[in-house]
Amino acid sequence: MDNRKIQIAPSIICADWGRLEEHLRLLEELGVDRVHCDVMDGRFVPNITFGPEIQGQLHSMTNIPLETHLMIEEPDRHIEAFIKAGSRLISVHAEGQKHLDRTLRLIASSGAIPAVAINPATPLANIEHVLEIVGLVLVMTVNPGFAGQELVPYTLGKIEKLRAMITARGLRIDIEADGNVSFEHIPQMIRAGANVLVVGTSSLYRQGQSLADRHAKLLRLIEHGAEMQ
Ligand code: S6P
Ligand code: MG
Repeated sequence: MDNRKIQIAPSIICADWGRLEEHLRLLEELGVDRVHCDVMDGRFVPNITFGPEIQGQLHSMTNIPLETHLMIEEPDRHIEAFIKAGSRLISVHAEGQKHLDRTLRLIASSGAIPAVAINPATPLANIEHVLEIVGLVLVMTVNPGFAGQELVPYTLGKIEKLRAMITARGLRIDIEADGNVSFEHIPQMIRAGANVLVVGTSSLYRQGQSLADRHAKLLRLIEHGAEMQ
């Protein structure tokens, strides 16, 4: 893999929303790279989270760059609103609409970085033609819709194949692992070629110790992870 910085993207749906502002300040102090916003519509996935108004409120509370993972049907209808609400990067699912190329170009022309997300069972062939126009591929390492799920193990091999495909084509694209990015799985995910880690209930928001201690553990794993295990 190329020597891209490993980035930490806390999944904000896993935070305590009763103390969100304080929490975002702490994430800022810790220096996390991005905040991962999971948008679910109850149709593309069974769960429902929030829309652009709430994301805009998050944006007004922090300077950390926001990225939006859209797990919704007809994402084109909402892209502009999420960009106005502070999204620097938008991921849309390869399975989510009929015209993936058009949707990705719409994200770019509206001023955000276009990214494509793929579910565990979706073959990499479904995104090979759009690699030239994305800045990031989000590989779902669980089935989308909920935090706190088990890893789908074959997705690690998918990350590895995708990294090889990107390198062979001379592209510079981030690979984001999303789902059960646990302390146990992080070294394997990094070795496979992921360089953006969505951290939720299995690591940063896991019970026990303080958030700062769990974050320090993440940094240690990132620094030495590839050599560990
Ligand atoms: C799932 C969503 C994810 C989760 C994240 C939670 O549909 O896209 O971003 O929020 O996976 O992390 P964890 O560690 O609870 O799996
Ligand atoms: Mg997500």
